[in-house]
Amino acid sequence: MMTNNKFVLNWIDEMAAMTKPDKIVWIDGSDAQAEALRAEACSTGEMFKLNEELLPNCYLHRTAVNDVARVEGRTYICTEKQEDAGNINNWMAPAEMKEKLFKLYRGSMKGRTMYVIPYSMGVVGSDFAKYGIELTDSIYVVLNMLIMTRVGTNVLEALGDSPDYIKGLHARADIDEENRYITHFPETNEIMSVNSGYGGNVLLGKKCFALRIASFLGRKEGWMAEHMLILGVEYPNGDIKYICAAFPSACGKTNLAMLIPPAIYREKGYKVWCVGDDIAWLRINPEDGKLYAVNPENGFFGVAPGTNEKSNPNALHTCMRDTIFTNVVHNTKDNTVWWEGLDNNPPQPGYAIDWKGNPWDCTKYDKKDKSTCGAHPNSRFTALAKNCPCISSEFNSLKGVPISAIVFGGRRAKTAPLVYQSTSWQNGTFVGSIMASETTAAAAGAVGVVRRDPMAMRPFVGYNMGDYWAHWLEMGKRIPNAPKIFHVNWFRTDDEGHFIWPGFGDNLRVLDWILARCEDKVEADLTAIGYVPKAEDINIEGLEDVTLDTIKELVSIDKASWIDDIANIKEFYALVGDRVPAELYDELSALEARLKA
Ligand code: GTP
Ligand code: SPV
Ligand code: MN
Repeated sequence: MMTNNKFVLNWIDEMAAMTKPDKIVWIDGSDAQAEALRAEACSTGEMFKLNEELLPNCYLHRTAVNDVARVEGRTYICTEKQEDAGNINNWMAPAEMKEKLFKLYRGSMKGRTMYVIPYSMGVVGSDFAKYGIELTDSIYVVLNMLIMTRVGTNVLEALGDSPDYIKGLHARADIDEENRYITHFPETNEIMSVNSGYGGNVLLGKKCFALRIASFLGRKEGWMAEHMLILGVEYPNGDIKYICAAFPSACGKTNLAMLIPPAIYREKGYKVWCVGDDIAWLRINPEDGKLYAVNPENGFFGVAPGTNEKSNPNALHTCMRDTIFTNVVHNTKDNTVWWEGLDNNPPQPGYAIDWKGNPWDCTKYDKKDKSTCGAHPNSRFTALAKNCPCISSEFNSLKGVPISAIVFGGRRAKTAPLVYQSTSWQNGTFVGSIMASETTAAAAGAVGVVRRDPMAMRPFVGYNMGDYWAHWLEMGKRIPNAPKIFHVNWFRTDDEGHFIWPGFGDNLRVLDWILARCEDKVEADLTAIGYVPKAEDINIEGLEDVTLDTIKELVSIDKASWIDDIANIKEFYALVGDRVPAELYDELSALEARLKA
């Protein structure tokens, strides 16, 4: 035992009495303990140790075939009143849900070990930090949490005798899809997850705590928890300006957060620094009235497929050591890993094991048939932030970084232009509320279907979406020097379905315009949807396939498709229900009027 905190000890006793583990092990954050757990996981086949020379301290893990992504349909917000969870979340009354869960938990850890993980989201002891304890019967979860969060005895010291921590209980049970539940009790600071062993379902510090529970706390306490990357653009004169960007799952946050500037920018001395790739906690700094952001995580749980030396060299270098790979291809020739889009050298038949653990024949791979993939489309790497070549020197900052711009974005083949700027915080909140994106493999279900995903938070708001929007509006009134709000779309396609914009590193060209707008250094055209760049103001120097006409096309607004979209937005607002703020309905009517004028 590493604490005398009776709130902690009593809770662990209760959970152990229910789940009946053979033993309880406290995770202290030491290397020695982590190393022993890695060895144990390798001895049982839960993980495979990879080539120590090529991939030092790296491991491979395969999840169950039915357990490869977040399960939004089985994710619940359990508030006493249904309207406090709202219509976008699944809801069940806390007592009813607990009764159901307790049956699944009862005796589920018999013959197993329960690990107690004390962890912090944010730097231990900082004003931003919040503490949690996760109980789990999975070594894989322990080892991932050791990378993704700050774990150890110092968390318990910082917590002291306080009851103020988030209780998380995870049991693998039978990995039974039909009885899989990811549940949140924001009114009592509890998270309970059962019958999964996959990432976002079981690393309870991440989506469950740092977004769903934290968004609830943020509303109560006057701050914000958002599905946002945080990056700094360093100018040749040494100034660094920070941007937060909210894109839905698998829509480019990790890639943007670690981007390498195009040659013409690099030569001038531009640099980009990564503060975070998935989650931002935002608070108003009373000293300068600006919004400040911290990344509460300690590592990256990044999408593997598509990550390569050209698209994201920084991510690739980050995951060359101290990394856990989940559901990628095992190259048995040199005991390394591979995934679609890494390079043109897949391991040959006889030397390749796919994500399901079966021999894989790369010659049978058919891009259009996902069942022929070697790596699962949502396969991931868990890697330490400190191993990232472009990690910001502010990564461990206690007060966070001041945010100049908030950027929303999604995957839209049509409709959304490359970039536009909202006309005010209220209008920007509206722009966030009407975000839409094509679904990806990050969540179970169909891929490529356009759905509304406000602020990229549809699966992650721990309360009523209408109240969440009201909180955004309220925050805007309280921030004296608020960031400007923009919307981007890297995914516009031509008639053949090819991406028109080169994306990745070249996205800096768009960030450059955004930051110039924040400092009133560039004009823009006011359109029905907001400010759009003059085509000549997007720097295309050094780009081969992009001309001024391409930019004109990319920033053009197809009024007909926007007008079509209005009906869908109205339906979505109606679904969110009676807590949609009147200001957003005003914005919607005004947009419709401008489009039809
Ligand atoms: P989560 O970790 O699920 O929250 O996702 P993320 O937003 O961090 O997504 P990530 O950066 O891992 O992007 C995943 C997918 O988007 C990959 O298939 C990338 O290749 C693709 N992608 C990222 N940036 C761009 C871009 O600028 N253009 C295009 N065309 N694709 C991109
Ligand atoms: C996402 O789906 O947005 C992720 C991965 O970042 S997970 O942690 O599984 O939620
Ligand atoms: Mn995410």
